[in-house]
Amino acid sequence: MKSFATTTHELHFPAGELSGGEFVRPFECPERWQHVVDALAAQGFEAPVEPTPVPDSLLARVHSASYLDFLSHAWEWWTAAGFTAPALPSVIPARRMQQREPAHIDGKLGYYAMAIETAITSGSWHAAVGSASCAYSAAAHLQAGHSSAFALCRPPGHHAGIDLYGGYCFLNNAAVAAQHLLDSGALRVAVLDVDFHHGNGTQDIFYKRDDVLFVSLHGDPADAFPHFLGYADEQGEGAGAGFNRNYPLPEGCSFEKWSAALNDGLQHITRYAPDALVVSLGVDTFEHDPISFFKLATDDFSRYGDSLAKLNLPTVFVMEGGYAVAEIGTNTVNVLQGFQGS
Ligand code: 5XA
Ligand code: ZN
Repeated sequence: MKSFATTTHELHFPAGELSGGEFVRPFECPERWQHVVDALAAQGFEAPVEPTPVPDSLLARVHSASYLDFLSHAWEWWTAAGFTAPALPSVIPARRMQQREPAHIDGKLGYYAMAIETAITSGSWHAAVGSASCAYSAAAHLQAGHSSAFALCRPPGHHAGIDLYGGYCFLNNAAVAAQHLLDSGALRVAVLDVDFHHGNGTQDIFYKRDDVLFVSLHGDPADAFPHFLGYADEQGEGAGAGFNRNYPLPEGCSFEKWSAALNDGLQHITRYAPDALVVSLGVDTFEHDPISFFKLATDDFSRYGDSLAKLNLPTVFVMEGGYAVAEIGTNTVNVLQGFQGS
């Protein structure tokens, strides 16, 4: 399986993240990327290659023009306003407030944020574009006739909505891959999100569409980030009605319980008969992940990789979360290995 990765990810690494009321070193850190590269080599995968830059026109198919304008200029506007620290919002448009984009960057940050832990720095936009380029190149690799590819995306993407950033995400890499597959001939694409957190951004982007089926297994939003989306009764809207399926799962969820939900999701995907599959591959379902609460063990990642292969679909894996840094590489590559070995 070919992998796509770029060192531009290093351009995004804010000094802190707001977590538990404190500024802490971000869980989403650059070493995550290196551990996955090292594990790919250790398990005999070929070295990742540099991606082709994602076309602006493709980004504009999944995000709004005003959001892309904001994201690409946020740091410039923030520093022009006299700020020097990483950019964080201070006010958000809560209930009964205007949903109107302010002129000042302080207001714009709150307007476009879906969570406030994620700081924007001088390199965030370039790192996000590099990450989306990996997803684009992996999808293009499939269109060239290959059966699978892995996009080692950093920063991750699945919380980024049509016009929302947060949860460490800026551009929705999985949506970029799915949209590129559709634009180059696929009639239907399934996105399976196995990250511990609900992929609210991916759901947002495809919620009213029937050409993408979104299936997500995640911590129950009553108890887990992103808290405000990811319930089972969110099933799509308009043309998209029936094409969104959420599996909120409880604290302490075992692999047995998790894989029962996975199998149900896989049957749903089979009935949809997509031309390709995009897997939002977060390994924060791991039992020792510091910010999650499922109980998957290292070997379980190989086991479910094997289950994914049984769909027998051209498949793009897109890296999302996973914060047990020492194990992120093995757990991620175990999924790919399990998939390939099947
Ligand atoms: O998949 N999403 C994540 O891993 C990010 C969670 C951010 C929590 N503040
Ligand atoms: Zn996650």
